[in-house]
Amino acid sequence: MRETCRSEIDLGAITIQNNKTTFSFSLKVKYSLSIIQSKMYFCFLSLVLVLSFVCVVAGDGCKQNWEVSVQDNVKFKLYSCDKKIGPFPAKIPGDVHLDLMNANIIKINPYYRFEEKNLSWVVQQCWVYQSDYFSLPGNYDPTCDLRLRMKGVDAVGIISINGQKIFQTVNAHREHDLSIPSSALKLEDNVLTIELQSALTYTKQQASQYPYVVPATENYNVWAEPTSRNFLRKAGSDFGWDWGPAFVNTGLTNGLILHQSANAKLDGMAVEQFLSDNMQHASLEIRVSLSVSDFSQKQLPLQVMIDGRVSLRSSLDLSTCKKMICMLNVGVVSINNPELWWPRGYGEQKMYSIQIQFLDGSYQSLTRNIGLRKVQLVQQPIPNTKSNDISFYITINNRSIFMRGANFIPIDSFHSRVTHNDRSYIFHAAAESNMNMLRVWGGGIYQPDDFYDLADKFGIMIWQEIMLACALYPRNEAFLLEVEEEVRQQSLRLGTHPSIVVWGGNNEDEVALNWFQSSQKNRDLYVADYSKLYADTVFPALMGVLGKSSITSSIVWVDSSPSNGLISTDPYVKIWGQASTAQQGDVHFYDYSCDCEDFRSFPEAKFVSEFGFQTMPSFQTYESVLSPSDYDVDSPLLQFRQRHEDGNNQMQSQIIKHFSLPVRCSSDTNDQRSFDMYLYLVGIQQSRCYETAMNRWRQLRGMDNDAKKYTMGILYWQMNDIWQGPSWASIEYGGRWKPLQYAVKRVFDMISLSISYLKTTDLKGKSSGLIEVFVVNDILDLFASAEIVIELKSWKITSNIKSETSLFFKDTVIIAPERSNLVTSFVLDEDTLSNAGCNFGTCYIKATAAIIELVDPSGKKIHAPAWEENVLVATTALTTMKDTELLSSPHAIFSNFHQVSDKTIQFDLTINVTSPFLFLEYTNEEFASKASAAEGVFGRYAGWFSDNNFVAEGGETYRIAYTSFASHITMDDFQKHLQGRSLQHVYDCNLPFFRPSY
Ligand code: BMA
Repeated sequence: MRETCRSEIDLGAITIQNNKTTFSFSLKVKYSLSIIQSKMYFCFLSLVLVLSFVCVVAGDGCKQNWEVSVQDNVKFKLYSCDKKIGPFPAKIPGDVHLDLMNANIIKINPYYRFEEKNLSWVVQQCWVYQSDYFSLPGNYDPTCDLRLRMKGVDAVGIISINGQKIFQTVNAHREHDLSIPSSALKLEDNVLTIELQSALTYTKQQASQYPYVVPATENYNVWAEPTSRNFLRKAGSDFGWDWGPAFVNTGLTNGLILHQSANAKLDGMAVEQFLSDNMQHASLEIRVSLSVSDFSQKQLPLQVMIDGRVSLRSSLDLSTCKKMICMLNVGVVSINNPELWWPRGYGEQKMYSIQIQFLDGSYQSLTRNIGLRKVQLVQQPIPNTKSNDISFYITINNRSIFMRGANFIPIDSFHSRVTHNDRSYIFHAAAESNMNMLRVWGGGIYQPDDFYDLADKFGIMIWQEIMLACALYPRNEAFLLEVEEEVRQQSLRLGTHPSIVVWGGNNEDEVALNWFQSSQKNRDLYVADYSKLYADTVFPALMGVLGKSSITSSIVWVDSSPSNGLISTDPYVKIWGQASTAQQGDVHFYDYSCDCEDFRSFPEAKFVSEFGFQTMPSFQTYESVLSPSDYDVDSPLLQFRQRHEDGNNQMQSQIIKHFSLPVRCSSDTNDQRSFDMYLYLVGIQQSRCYETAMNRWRQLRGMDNDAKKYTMGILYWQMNDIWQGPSWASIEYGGRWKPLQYAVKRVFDMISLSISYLKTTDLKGKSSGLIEVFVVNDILDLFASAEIVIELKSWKITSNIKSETSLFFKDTVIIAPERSNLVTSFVLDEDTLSNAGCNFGTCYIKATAAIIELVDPSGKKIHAPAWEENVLVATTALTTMKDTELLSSPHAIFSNFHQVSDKTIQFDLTINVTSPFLFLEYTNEEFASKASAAEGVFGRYAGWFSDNNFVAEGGETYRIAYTSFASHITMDDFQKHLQGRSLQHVYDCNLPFFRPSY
């Protein structure tokens, strides 16, 4: 049953260039192709012709350059290897779980209740992606090397064509460009299959065959443990983590490209940049990476265009290529008076476009957008420190920048359903929270290109890790070669992004040497392994692309986080010893038994690249994956969801230090109200822990303009959540901001006001409190003048507080730039308090800083609309909240609703009595993720309030706006779904939520 598929396609204008002439013409192609109707053959040729790049001026033999996306032109189906499940349609890019959801074989949201465990059968299977029959394109030339580029195979895949095995993949973090032997091919009726084996079976097999134990952390309550995840190059967190589930998913996570090249193919560009000391001159050393198939052609003439203008003519000498993948020097381009790329808040994010064009017309051009900036790490002795401390701070364009940000983990367990919109949400939220850095943590995935484009655009710096985390790793040749190729590819892909200022070798693998019995007993063995992997493999592979001098001029390299740095890179010598110390290097700080509201609990670190405390999602977010029978912190589901051993107790132990636990509102097990209040309280507690720590570290920013920079960075653990469960995240799965995210926004402001408070009780039982008020100014060169008022306020506005004795400070203060400024300090004792009509439980301290103007060092006023008339507020209770006396039964009046734009609504809120930790929520359920196989993780109405989680003072009116990130919000819907609560709600079951009268 053959039928002919005929068509005529207008290919439009095609431009062909060679080194002498450029000409254009319009081409119509007629073709005919036989197809077998019964098998629904695809008219493959037509699409190949549309998409291919047809133009060759090469030598003898192979004369064709073209490439075509396979998945766009050929359908794939998916079935289990034993053929018991499927076949059903497969989506590429995608993964097996998502296809099973689409085929309605997985019927329930995998994040719902215990589904994660119920779905373990998916991982025990092996799966086959099989293409429909396809013909080779008409311009297929058997004298050329036909190749299949697989941009993402996760992870253990056997690739076969027409039943002939051509390759086995074992690395989800790289692409594979496979040569297809002509013996495996037919002109038509070809079938491509990719058999994906269970990652768990593979890792266990590898671990058992390895000559000695190579341990990795095993996460609590994770059904898949022990996973031996360190034996496979795949996202560590796919195997479960202490904040996320184990789906150990598999799939074709990126496109498949069939291509043929007459000669060389440009794979990437590396640009090593050097800026002169005075920043007036930039020189760019440009190199390209080529896949070469014909070494006989010697010279390849080219030109380099910068922002569309020819800046260099040169030629590549292919005869110097010894391997198929070859890195060649293009030449040096100079830019005088360059416009610089600056981090957010410090200047513009100027990007230059660099394009390489081949002048003989044989090759496609390649463009990269780069930004010019100098990056240096300063590790030098800090004078007059007790322990001979060493600084750790980063300068960008010769200016030391305080890094304010968070750690970023994969947005979803099913990486393929994450969209550009989701990644964009992360950057908008980071910018809105005054961050300037995100750390792409080494236990997840390298992000797609658009993530780094967003970072460049937003001026958010990236600390990019190689995907190695919390484990020791094998050192057999095959494994090391995989890592080497992965680092080469990823640094070639990402190296030109100006936002990536730090490259890190791994997360916590150096400290992990102390974690396991085997490595404690035989440290030498594992240190040798560590050196082999990082000193001899990762570092040289990275430098091979970025250029050896880059670590002194355009990136910072840390081989592990935390670590103490290097003595030298040539030879490569680390500063071994305690890797996470306050005296030098970066620090990861976790102490769940400390009092997290006491600033003395936090080390005087030079750079905090991780720290944190767990919390839980809000009721609205959690509800979507629970059944009412789970509404109890001790319920089996809540216990199951906790992946950090003892995590629930640790959260509760912080709460009971500072708060009374919520009252029970019903004797039922599913006491929704008190469960909801518990989730709120644990969120508030988390935000208070972080606020204490982060304010402390910002206050520790050097007071001098000399080498003493002290703490110069805070990246808290962790920004986002992978599912709805207990974690350290500040943004929930689905996009809701937890109370913490609003605290982050305040603490990370370029000018930030904070109160440090320390209450002590003497031997006679007399208490006193030391108050210190700081304003930290991160703005370069600009002094802020601010009117600062510090006063005692009563929690009970009706009580008799004496104004003449309650005002401690009122003055206009000049806030110096790039430092922490101590405004004033004083002691509050019982007598002072009682003079004012207060005691520790009835009053609190409130500080306000009304910014008047910003001035430069010569005293000239600088127009800065974002700061003018900005009033910063900070408060501190004088005892724990459980010993604080509040007025009961607050009620709120919402007024003046105003639709500012289609995505922003503004309103006023007045509360009758002082209410701590006012928390507003927009409860539209479309806010939560749809959690289906459909694309997108952040809900339609995900967004943020302009201010939230603060002490709302009785009688004050607050103007607040809600901004939805993606969708239009209507006034009607917003008013219907707006609700608020405060601490009083936790202890009063009958107190209604604050709601607009609607
Ligand atoms: C650090 C991180 C993560 C972990 C977090 C919280 O160890 O690197 O591995 O999730 O702490 O425990």
